[in-house]
Amino acid sequence: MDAPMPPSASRISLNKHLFERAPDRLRHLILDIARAAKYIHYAIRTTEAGLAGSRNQFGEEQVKLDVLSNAIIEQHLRESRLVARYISEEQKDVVELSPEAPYSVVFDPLDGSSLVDVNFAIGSIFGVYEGEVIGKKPREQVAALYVIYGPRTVLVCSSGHGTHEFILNDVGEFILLREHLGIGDAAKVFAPGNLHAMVEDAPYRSLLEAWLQDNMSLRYSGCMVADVHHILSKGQGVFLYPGGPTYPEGKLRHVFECGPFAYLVDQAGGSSSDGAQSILEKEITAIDQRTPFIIGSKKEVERVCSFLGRV
Ligand code: P6P
Repeated sequence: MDAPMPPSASRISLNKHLFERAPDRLRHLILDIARAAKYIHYAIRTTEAGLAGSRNQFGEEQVKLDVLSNAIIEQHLRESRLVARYISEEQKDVVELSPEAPYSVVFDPLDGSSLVDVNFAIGSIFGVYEGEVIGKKPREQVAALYVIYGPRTVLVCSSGHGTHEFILNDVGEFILLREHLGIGDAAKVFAPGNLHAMVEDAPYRSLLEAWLQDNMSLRYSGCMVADVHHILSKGQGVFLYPGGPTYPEGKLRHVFECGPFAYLVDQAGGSSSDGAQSILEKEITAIDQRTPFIIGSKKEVERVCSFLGRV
């Protein structure tokens, strides 16, 4: 009788999964980003959730974990020696690292961090470009990934060959959980951001009425990583954050929130839009650029655009 295989022997590591799906230097960068996420996973469980006493470029109060997560990521990008520059939600300028390095990284170090004190799932979002970022479009990313820190810590990644899910195991390795996440064209779930916009936006109210008429279910946590992960994980749904009185262009940032998710969801068979054009085709003009954002099941994204137009 053959000796029983230890569970670890049958696992497929993030590293092994990337062998055939990314050039070595991109694979190593993704592994360095994943290593930073492990330290953020640990920090969330061990750092008090209080305010840092500072604000980011958008005037948003930073919690201690925002600042710490940003520092952890910067250290890993710098040590990788593969990153020429990065753009972070927590810093107002492009940060230059290794001048001759091949990649730029854009990231939101801890999206939804204000929810850490209520123990909701929050996440880190990353996009990778070759060369400069400003002037490019999210379709030109060579990879995108996010990490969701919830009851389980899960990393979802694409380097252009589908979107795949990995779980952080008990020995601190990301191992394959599900390959080729897929999003169906029809949605049964909706995540309606910026509900205040409905006060003045009759088409948004009509859309809500249509969702309720269609007996769809609302799923909204206040953290985009968790809400879009719900769509990728369940294989259907729509998330939106339209513009409104407070945020005419929407609250979400194009380069490090919407662009990476547009890439990941496109690779899973879904779509995204600002109401008028695909997020993938929307040029990045500034690091603080905001955009209205609709993402998820293709037919539902089309219906939202038909109701709201350029949101
Ligand atoms: P609101 C978190 O602060 C965030 O940037 C996204 O993760 C989330 O979708 C949105 O803001 C929530 O905004 O207006 O519902 O609090």
